[in-house]
Amino acid sequence: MATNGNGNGDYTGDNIKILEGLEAVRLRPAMYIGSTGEMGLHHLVYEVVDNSVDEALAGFATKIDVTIHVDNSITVVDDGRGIPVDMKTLPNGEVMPTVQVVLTKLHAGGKFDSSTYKVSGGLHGVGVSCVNALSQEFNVEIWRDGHTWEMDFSCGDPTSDLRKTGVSKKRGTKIHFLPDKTIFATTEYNYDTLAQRLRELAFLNKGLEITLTDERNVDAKTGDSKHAEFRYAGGIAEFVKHLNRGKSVLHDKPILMEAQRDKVELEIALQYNDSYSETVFSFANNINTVDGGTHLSGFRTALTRTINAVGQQLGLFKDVKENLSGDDVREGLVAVVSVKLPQPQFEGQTKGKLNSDIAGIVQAFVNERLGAYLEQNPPVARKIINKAIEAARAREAARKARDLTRRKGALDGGGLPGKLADCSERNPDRCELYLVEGESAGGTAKQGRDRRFQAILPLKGKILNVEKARYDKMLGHEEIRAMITALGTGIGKEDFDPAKLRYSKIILMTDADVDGSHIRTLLLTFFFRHMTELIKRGNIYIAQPPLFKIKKGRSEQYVKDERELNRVAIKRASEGMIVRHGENASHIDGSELTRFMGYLNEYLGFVEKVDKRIRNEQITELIARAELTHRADFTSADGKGVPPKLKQLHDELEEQAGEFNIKVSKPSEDEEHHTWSICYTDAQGASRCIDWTMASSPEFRQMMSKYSQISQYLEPPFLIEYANKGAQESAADEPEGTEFEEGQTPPKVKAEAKAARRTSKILQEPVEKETARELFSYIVEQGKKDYDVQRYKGLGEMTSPQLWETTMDPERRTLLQVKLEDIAETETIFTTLMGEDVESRRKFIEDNALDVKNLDI
Ligand code: 0RA
Repeated sequence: MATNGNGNGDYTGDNIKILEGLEAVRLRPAMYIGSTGEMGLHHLVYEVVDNSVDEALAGFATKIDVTIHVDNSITVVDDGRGIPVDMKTLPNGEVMPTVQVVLTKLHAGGKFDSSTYKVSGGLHGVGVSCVNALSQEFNVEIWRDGHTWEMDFSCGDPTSDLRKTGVSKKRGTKIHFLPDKTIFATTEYNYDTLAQRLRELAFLNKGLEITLTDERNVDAKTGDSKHAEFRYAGGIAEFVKHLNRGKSVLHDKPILMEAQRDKVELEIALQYNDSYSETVFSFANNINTVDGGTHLSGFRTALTRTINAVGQQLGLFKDVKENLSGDDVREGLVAVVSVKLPQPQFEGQTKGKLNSDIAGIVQAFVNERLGAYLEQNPPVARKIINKAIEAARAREAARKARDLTRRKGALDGGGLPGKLADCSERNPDRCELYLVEGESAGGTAKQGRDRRFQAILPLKGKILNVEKARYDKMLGHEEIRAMITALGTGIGKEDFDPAKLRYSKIILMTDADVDGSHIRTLLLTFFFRHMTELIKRGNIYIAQPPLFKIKKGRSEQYVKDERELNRVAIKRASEGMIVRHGENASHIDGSELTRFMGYLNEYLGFVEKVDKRIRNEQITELIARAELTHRADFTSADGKGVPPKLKQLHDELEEQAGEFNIKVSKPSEDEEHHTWSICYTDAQGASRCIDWTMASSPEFRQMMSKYSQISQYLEPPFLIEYANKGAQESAADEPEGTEFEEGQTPPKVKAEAKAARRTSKILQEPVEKETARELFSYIVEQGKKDYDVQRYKGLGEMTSPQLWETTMDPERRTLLQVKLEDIAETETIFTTLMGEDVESRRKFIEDNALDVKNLDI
């Protein structure tokens, strides 16, 4: 913050003022929300939700609804008190509504409710005004004291006054915002990321109901948006159960300890399973303290102490020499430690470590409660302690095994594995290692690679599932040993050193089938459990081989995904084609036609989305043509009755009511916002309304914005014809992009094939289409005609140049970087996928139609 605006070293009052404003947030967004990448984007939602959680913790709100709209804008609604709308005088004498202060002044929130301490607060706890500053559009609606209030902002600045727009018996706040595209590197929200955090908040705040709706994802059959509800009467005990899903647990119920001591609320839940890993999450004021802190160390100390003490008492240590270590008592432990305290102190680069002096409080609390629990439940105590004893013995055996392998030099760089085709470059920053499924694809990759910086390690068959194996067994597995040696990092608590990594990119390259995704998961499990740091540092990637192959005759082209496939088809079909439209038969061709098709594709996509509400595409089109884009189109000028555009639409609907099989009611005005709407009952008996809520929805606005780009072309009918011979001398028939010839095709044969394709087009008669949708489908169909579209299967199908050009060439490939955004969910994914419970694994794979996207963790 110590930057000053004028650059000459003077620190004037003006500078300070500038830095306090929201401009500072727009100037250095990362300083306020951590990043302008995916994390920062999601942080905006958390920031708003945290304010609603505060209302819940203060005892006023019970429910929070979060919606992702089709334009990736977000709405958060709560049933709290509603942000105050009374007038406030600022220290500088300025007078404005409190809501404007809350939404435009940094850190304003806290000043207004100092009586209760805020327990929620994002990573940076910056307040909802930062969200406003970083949003292209920001709208707030408040229900309070019998009225509805609204106010709008853009980039932090008010674009309207606070207005009382109607009457309402509700209470609460609705915030809608569209993140600023000029600030965020990506503006697409990830449903799972939001769902995980909201679920976590519901666990951490027992009884609070949080819902998430994704309007981008609508069920074609039911018309319902993807939706989830999180509410846990059992709080963090249910969190622990959730983390233990699919594992075999040592005792049925999580052990739950709750109390308030010295103004600190303490909640700890724990439950052991029979695995070998430890899963402990700690939170302070709902913030995930990823680097632990005083609360976690207090818990750990007490856990080790208590288990040793109870073990002694029960006489379980007869043939154990030393005390059990912390590692021993945490094998198979799943625990959640959550504390809530006034003014928590955080430290560390990412503020992920709690620094407040509460280790003693937590330690005393756990000693007392866990001790009492284990004394009262000796069978549970025995199971837990025996498991820790077994862990101590295994650890000793593993140490011996590692010493042995270490002495043999099997795991350090001494001798690289024979199967590794290493690169010649030695600087790790420039080196990549491909882990390739199967010896044969490995061979292809070896031939196709750039040997200067790309190394290849083929992996034979399925690698060992490290989730089910202890350390010593893992080190005995040949493929895993080869991998560790090639990576150069060593392995194990004492030996693993990420600085010794020999390649900055480790790229998993497996087939796009079930086996391939299984192998990828096995590899990710290995990295997640034993080299987590490499995932955290962003060293692990997933290669993306193409999904389709299009073939015509001897030429073939690989295409990345469905979208590109359509794009290629449109481009190909529209070259040499002329479309005439409307009564004057105005014509479109060439690049104008290609562009029109692109827009039409998007427009039709939005029509479909809007039609999820209307459920009759003809009516949807009628509404689009009414061009109801402003709130004014729904409001009457001083009691002059139904607004004109709406009146006209109403009359048109009445006229065609018989044809559409609908019953239209009279236009009516609603109290809550003083806007007019038209409602009708459709053929299925459902009541539908055309109102400002619908017209201001993102999908409607997107549809209208596309509509305005192409409205001049939308007059039916459409006549499709082909240009004269000259125009067809283009290379329209050749797949663009990467082209491959099988073997040696003599040039003459190629020329003949080309000529044959030309004639087949010339023979076509003009075709007439009635609607824009039919026109579009026809053109896509034409583009795919005569081409064989195949779903690409294995890496082995490609030749080495093909593999290079589509998947390995840094200039052309796309890699997915593996991220660890949410360790809790990753934890369950791996447990589900790799654990013992076959049934839940099967279900998980079915539910998620396991593809690369889902593994982009
Ligand atoms: C300032 C003061 C009060 C509540 C709020 C802000 C508030 C903010 C948000 C943001 C989302 N939902 C919200 N709900 C409330 C206290 C209100 C009072 O004293 O009546």
